[in-house]
Amino acid sequence: MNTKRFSKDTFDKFKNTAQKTLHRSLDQHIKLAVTGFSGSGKTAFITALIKHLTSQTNKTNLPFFDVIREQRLIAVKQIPQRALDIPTFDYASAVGCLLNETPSWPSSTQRINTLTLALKFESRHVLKQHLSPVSTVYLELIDYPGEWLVDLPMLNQDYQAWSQAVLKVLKQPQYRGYAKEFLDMLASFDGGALVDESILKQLSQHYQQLLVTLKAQTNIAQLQPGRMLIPGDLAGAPVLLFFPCFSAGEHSNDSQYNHLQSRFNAYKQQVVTPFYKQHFCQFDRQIVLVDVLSALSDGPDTLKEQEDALRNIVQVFDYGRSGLLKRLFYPKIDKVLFAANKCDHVSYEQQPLLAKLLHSMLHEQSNDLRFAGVEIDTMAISAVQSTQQKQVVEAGKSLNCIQGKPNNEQHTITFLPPEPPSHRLSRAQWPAQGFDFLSFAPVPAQEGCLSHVRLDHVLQFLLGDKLR
Ligand SMILES: Nc1nc2c(ncn2[C@@H]2O[C@H](COP(=O)(O)OP(=O)(O)OP(=O)(O)O)[C@@H](O)[C@H]2O)c(=O)[nH]1
Ligand SMILES: [Mg+2]
Repeated sequence: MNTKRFSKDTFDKFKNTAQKTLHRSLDQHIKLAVTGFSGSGKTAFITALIKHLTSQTNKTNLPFFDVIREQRLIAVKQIPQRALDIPTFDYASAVGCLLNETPSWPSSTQRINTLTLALKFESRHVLKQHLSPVSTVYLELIDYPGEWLVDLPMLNQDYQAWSQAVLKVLKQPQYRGYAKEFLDMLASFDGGALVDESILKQLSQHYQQLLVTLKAQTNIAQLQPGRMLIPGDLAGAPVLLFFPCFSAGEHSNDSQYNHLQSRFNAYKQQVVTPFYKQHFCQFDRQIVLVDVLSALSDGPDTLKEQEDALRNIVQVFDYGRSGLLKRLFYPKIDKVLFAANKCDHVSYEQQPLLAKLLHSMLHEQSNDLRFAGVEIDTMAISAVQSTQQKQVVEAGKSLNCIQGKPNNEQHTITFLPPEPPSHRLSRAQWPAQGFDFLSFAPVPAQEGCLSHVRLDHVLQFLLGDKLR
């Protein structure tokens, strides 16, 4: 019976791979990496993308998306996904939240899920036209908890390097208050002593509690291991019972330190590696969503931490251009869009500043990627619109304000957002009053239609060339 199941599974896998390879060979398969830390807007972005592609495909809504402006998009439909062991992205409930009479944001993601769209369009491509004037492109999307993304850079670290990096962050002034209890306990922990399971468990639980507190109280992006925040089916598993610890010198096999090291390695091998291999390779295109405004509201340290975290994440993906044959089996990301999301939390005139700021934060990475032949762009976007622009005249002066309903509030307000900087600021350059931005609920849908800011530019950049 096992053999039978094995054969069927193997056959299904083979069929899926063969199908994907065929689609790739015809340049018809796009796996899009929607990358971003927790709260950056991945779920809302995927929901908006599906909504606009499936039911809002008119030129007025998406004027900069060529296939729509040229009226060549025939229809877009969700199709059965390739991966049979991953839950399907719950589009109906996510879009339901946004379309509600009193709209709300979809909830934070607790597990990995996926969805594939088939985009049928009239092709202008000479070669494709000869085969058939109608082509289909398959767009594969994956949504996952942002916390798990942050684990990927751990693959390039050993236990000692990881511990040093984490402890360095925890000892920074802005986090030391939260971490004090854990750091005090760690100071009296003897890594060289014989293993004592109860001590390891106690400290691991303290460390986990510290991560939960930091997630709730700060905007720090790199909280590792991510499964301590969203364990999925690993809740209580021994592979999660570890914490960062620095201990010089050699240790015996049955020392506390060696046990922690083994668990760290097991976490990498059994949790992070499969996640990476199954879901985080073979991407063709990437959008990196960044919530720069929340980081600005938090202060210079958080903005710097976001920048470091983004740098670490970007290093994990495979970039470059590859010829047709290579692309069939080892696809690489050849277009990356860095998006300052939620740009409608500032006025229309201020939005270009956000794109500039993000560009300055990722300047080095962009340069490296360009060198590798990757096409890059940086934009300020809002996948789901949450405010309207409003001109207010005060004391004879015209002010560019925004109007919307702040999250968890009953009434609409008119708000004059502070001016975001157009480049990275040092601590000394940081304004004394800081930056106080607000978050808003989605704008109520008009006749079942969602609004966006520059989603059409995003679609054109990421998919336009594949839909010619
Ligand atoms: N203005 C605006 N706010 C957004 C947008 N997308 C998300 N937000 C805000 O950001 C919050 C988080 O959005 P999610 O889509 O859940 O973020 P996520 O990246 O999926 O987060 P995890 O599932 O925790 O990884 C929402 O609750 C909104 O407050 C957007 O397009 N525009
Ligand atoms: Mg999500």
